[in-house]
Amino acid sequence: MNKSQLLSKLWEQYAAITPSAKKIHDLLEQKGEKIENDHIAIRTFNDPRVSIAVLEKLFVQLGYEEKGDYIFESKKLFAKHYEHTTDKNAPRIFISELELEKCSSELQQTVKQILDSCDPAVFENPELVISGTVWEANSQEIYQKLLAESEYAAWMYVYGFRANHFTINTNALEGFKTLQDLNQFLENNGWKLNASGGKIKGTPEQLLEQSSTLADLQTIHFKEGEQQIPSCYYEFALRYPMANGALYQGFIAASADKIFESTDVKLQK
Ligand code: OOG
Ligand code: NI
Repeated sequence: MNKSQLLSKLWEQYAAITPSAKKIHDLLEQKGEKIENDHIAIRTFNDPRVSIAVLEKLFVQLGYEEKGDYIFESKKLFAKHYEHTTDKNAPRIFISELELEKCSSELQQTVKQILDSCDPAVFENPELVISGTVWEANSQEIYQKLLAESEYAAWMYVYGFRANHFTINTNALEGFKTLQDLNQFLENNGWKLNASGGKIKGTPEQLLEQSSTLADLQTIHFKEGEQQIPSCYYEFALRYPMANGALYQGFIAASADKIFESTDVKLQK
């Protein structure tokens, strides 16, 4: 699988459970915009079978290199971002992992049981990152138990290995000079934005402004019955030049901390 095949597969898988992203993408194209991706985000657990070190392999093979790392203390998350070494238009990749040893022993036990239930061969699959739930994600009881402690863990249980969001490179849009303008356009067209920490996270001084939709709701069929669960969201990033004139390439942990909440059912009204 080459880079463009992987990125297409990630988009297809994401668009299939994120109808809003497809609609926003098409709406902007109808306005004459050419959409470029700023970054794609992936989630996992730090269990050595599925940690960042495992998921990064395919990206490194395809020419990506690690560029930054980020700590999210209250959410018990750690993340790294990757940039492509030669293709400057390739989206950055942001991979985060739940730090299990900081979680309760119940949560650790539950995640261990989930991973133990898998055929170990799935963890060796080079395409693990697009494998979704390699476990049987059909227990509402497990979902609710995880949700009580970590929204991130509960999301991982239901949706697994896939793009959690794509991010539009707002700098590359012709018709929107500010993130405010783009947000206004999205709201005028009926989309709800994540307002946690303000609709725009970050400032020009921090060299990165970000906003995002609230995740779409998907009907999940558990053995106990159906439940609507937030799936994925669409993000919008505007980067500013550094003192040397080049655009800032990294992420801002305080902003990312709020962007994670785009999948939180508590933000859905
Ligand atoms: C990642 C949230 C952080 C960003 O751009 O700051 C992020 C996630 O929700 O998995 O993508
Ligand atoms: Ni993001």
